[in-house]
Amino acid sequence: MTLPRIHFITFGGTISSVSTVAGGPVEPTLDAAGIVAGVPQLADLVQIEASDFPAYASFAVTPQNMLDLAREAKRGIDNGCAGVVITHGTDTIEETAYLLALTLPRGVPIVLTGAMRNASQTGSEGPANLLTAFQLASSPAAAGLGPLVVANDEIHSARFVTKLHTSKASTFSSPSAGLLGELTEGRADIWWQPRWNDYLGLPASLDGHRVELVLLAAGVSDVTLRAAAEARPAGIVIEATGGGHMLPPLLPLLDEIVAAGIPVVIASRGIAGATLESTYGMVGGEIDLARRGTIAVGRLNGQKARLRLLVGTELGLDPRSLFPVR
Ligand code: DAS
Repeated sequence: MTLPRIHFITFGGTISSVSTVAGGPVEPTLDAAGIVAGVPQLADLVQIEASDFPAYASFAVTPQNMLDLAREAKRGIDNGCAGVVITHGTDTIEETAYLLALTLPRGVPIVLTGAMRNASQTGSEGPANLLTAFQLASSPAAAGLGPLVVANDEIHSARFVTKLHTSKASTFSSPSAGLLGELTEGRADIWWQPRWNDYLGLPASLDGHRVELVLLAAGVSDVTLRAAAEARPAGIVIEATGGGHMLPPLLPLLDEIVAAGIPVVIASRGIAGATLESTYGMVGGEIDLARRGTIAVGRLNGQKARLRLLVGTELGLDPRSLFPVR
């Protein structure tokens, strides 16, 4: 029997990290062969076509790096691979997964995974996550779902997955939507077919524009928002409170930013649910913000909204056509 060909891209993170001194700090130094060596069962499951990308810590990854990764994933798909597996740091894996959803049309499975416990640590879950990633990527059931994040036997969609915990292996959750499925005894059980599709297109570059992200908290000054606006970005995403509400003292500055032609997208700092549209009538409420010319994000967290606005801008799309995401 011919085993499915899977394009395997390593991109750093804890899953590829080891310490050189017992008990000392770790760095992402394992290449594809080093990571795969921890999972001998893969030899009977898939043919691996490996590609080692720079071994980033995922907090060092830029949108341009993510775009380079998307092109590499596309290369494997265009070469006829049955699926793609990407190892990635967990800190920003959700952003890369969403960038892939924005830039690659749905087709063969694209599966990202990582680990919270490094390869030198007792009980590292990296090998188990890698095995499930290859099982999922070689499963026809995972085709057409868009990029997936798998960890802890759980299958998440790129749009909804987020990292919740700083250290637990069970860090990932999809708070607004739940899991797409689970892996059991090597079998991928998929329960839902996403009705959404985030694909916009593959831009030539993501270096040309910047989109800033500003987090609100009770009583903060306008210093951060002003600094973001003064950088003349292509857009600003504000992680506002609750259903998408803003501190009244910041509204004069908001009006200036909108008048200057900078698109302002209102997301929520809450981890689940959609921004509201017609509930609160107070100054700074969602109705007031929409009247002032802001754009409500819908059901997408701030970091993913930023990527959506960035990719859309590079593709020349009207920001108002990108949101709300339902
Ligand atoms: N938090 C680490 C990880 O889980 C570091 C990183 O994101 O690269 O991979």
